[in-house]
Amino acid sequence: MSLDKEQMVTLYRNLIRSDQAAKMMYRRMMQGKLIGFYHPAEGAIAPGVGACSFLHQDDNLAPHHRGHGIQHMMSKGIDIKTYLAEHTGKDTGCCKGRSAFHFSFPEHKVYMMSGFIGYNFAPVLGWGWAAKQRKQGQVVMNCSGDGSYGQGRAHESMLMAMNWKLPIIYFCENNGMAIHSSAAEMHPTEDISSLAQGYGMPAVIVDGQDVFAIAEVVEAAVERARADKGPTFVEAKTLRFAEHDIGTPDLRGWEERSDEEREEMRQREPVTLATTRVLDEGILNQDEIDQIIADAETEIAGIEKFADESDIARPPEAELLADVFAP
Ligand SMILES: Cc1ncc(C[n+]2csc(CCOP(=O)(O)OP(=O)(O)O)c2C)c(N)n1
Repeated sequence: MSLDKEQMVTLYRNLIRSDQAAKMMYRRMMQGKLIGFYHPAEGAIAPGVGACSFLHQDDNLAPHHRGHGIQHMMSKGIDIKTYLAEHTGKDTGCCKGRSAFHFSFPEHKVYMMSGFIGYNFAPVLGWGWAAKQRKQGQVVMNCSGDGSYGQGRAHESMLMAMNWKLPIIYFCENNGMAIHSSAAEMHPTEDISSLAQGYGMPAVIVDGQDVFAIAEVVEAAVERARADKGPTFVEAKTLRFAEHDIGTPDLRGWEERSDEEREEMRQREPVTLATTRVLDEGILNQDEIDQIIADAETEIAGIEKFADESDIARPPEAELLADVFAP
């Protein structure tokens, strides 16, 4: 499916917004202003933007933990003020400042980001089943890394989704690594999407640094799912520029690479690639790009102001168990 000019501008805008949001999160983590962990998304924001920019509000989304899903959620149209407040331990956070990055946005059909890799594979089946029964063309965007496909539940999920022809997109953001282990050591085949063949599921591989290419293949998969034709596996081959999470020794990230590898990665940086394309094809001119960047800066400043001006969450003792469902 080819994209029209308006769609390309939307993708470019979401890429810039997400890039700035990812940089803001990194900066705040280094300043000691975030609670919990942070898994930087530098260089790897295109998959989330391409997968989520054209989702409908009533489509379910399981965001990937890379970048804590900020690129997925911003692209789906979620106002991330309360997301940052949550990461900052403030009482205006989407989960009252109690979750760090294990957040939910039920009104946007994002239900919890778990610390358990592969948690998503079971709930997406339920969401997919419900969507199929409703017959309103809803889809489920299931985003996760290559590492999560080592989980047994990934296979049970794909099997059931194919048997029941559920409207799920298995969107794998393959950066070739899971903390310090390379995908080559963890998987017998080079392409994670080859797993889909065992379940008769259509699969497509796309350049995960090219936001436009990703959106094109995702649109085809989403259209198939909305037409009740069943799930598709999309594998976006992406990169991990930095360490797994801030503070973890950088054994397989940026520091370990040769100068040549680093230069090659810089050239595959998604904003650089997208900017070259929109300028070359006359989709946007430099003034319009500068305006998109300025708008994103204003948006991010507003998000930070909201989090900074909110009160620290200090629930009274009597309320501590109020949101615990299995005490
Ligand atoms: C069940 C489980 N096992 C192990 C971990 C520790 N862990 C956290 S992130 C991660 C790697 C995930 O790799 P991948 O899914 O490829 O995503 P990436 O971080 O590379 O973007 C692991 C093993 C965990 N959180 N949950």
